[in-house]
Amino acid sequence: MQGPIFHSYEFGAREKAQLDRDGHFVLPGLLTAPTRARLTASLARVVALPETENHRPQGFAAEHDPYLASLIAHPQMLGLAHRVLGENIRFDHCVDLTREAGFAGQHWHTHSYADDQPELGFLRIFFYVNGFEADDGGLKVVPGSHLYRASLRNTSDEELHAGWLRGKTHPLTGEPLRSEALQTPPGTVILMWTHALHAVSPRRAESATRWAVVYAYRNPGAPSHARWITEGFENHPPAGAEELMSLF
Ligand SMILES: O=C(O)CCC(=O)C(=O)O
Ligand SMILES: [Fe+2]
Repeated sequence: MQGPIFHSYEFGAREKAQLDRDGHFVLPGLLTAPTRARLTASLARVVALPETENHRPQGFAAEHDPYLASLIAHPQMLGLAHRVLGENIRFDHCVDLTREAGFAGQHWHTHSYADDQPELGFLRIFFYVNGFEADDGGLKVVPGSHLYRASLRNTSDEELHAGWLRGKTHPLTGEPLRSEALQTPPGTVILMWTHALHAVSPRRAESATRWAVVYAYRNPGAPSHARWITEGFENHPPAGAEELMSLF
């Protein structure tokens, strides 16, 4: 029996509609204090593991830490993933997103999956263990951008505003698409459709480390390029995750 990782929260039809309209949904302070403490310890361990040329432990974070692995099929995690994706889901990946002071930031991008099959969803579940201020290692979003299921990579602010974003409107509301810098308290969980445009602002030199991790789930039915799990992990999944590991 695993203890709770989330405080109680509301995620019904209204919240799902908001996720579908905006492309992301913020659950402020959802992680319990003991969960935040355990995540911080696990992430600190994983980030200290040496990288080699062909292997980045941080990219397979759950494979290198039993606690992180145990959350893949945690009943509350699966409950949340099922509410968004429905019954038929697979685990895709778990990546360490720890950002240290001085982190340079990450340009605008999307993650593609089944780009021409909108009925196949791919959900990112971000855990921002100690939260973030806007413009300090913070997540930036363009609400509505996911509806284009576009593929963008490594695009600067200037390029985005002069290029892809220019003149684009929200397909449902007709409003001009705009970028937005989020701000979240510790323990915040953010749900995001993988086709949503997002970026990360630089972490200030005087700020503490931002502890964060992402768990990704999807409806099976298409190849997944971000499925960063090794064969060994796929063949020996954590308890409860047996049915979640296969590609299809
Ligand atoms: O570090 C972040 O907050 C976001 C990382 C990211 O772009 C991702 O995991 O898709
Ligand atoms: Fe991303």
